[in-house]
Amino acid sequence: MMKKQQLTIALSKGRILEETLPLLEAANIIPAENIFKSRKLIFDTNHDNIKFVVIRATDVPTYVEYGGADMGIAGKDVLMEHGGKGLYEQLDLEIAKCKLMVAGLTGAAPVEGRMRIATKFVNIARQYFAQQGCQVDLVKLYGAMELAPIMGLADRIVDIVDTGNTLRANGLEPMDFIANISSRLVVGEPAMKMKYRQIQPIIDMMSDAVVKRREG
Ligand code: PRT
Ligand code: MG
Repeated sequence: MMKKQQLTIALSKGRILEETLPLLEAANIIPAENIFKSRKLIFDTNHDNIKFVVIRATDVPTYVEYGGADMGIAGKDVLMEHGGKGLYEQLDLEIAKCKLMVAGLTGAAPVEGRMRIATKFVNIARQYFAQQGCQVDLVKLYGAMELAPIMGLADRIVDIVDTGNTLRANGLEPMDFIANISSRLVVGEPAMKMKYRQIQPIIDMMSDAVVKRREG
């Protein structure tokens, strides 16, 4: 019998977490206590050798890339912004679906010359506008991107849109589609080499759960 290796799974706290836990439960990985009622960062599970770390969504790819966690769950937006170095995307979990869009003030005229773009997704925005052959200046923000066009800080924003209510409430409208977003299961390069035998059945069970969920 091969000894089971330690396995650490990085989970994004925030809106993804609630939809993540049922998929892990379908793979029979269950936290030992209520994550939402605790201030801990590391959680034991029903397996001696499996732990969760619950961290900011944007830190998940970094932990997994450097082997601080073996696998992780994060939004495709966060993975695209990170760039995906050292990460293997294994499964589309089909949760926390939304879109990455370019948006601006409702009815705003096309911009002559260089556009100024406010976003927390500077890498995604740089790549998108380069592909479009557009010259842009990027302004990095950490939240409330909708405010930037209103205050004259930027001509456009790149942000996540779901219902469009947040844009509308602030006098903005979606203008261009960049990508469909959902959460993904990623495995780091070190774990891929050393722990794949142990990881593969977990991915398979989660994959079955995704299909079941899709089929209602
Ligand atoms: O808060 P923190 O800085 O730690 O991270 P975060 O804000 O990125 O985390 P969180 O928990 O808010 O979101 C995590 C992930 O959820 C994102 O990376 C996306 O992959 C996914 N997701 C799905 C969303 C949404 N839907 C969403 N609607 N993330 C954000 N939103 C926000 C959006 O930023 C905008 O403010 O909701 C607003 C738009 O929603 P509508 O319905 O008004 O269009
Ligand atoms: Mg947030």
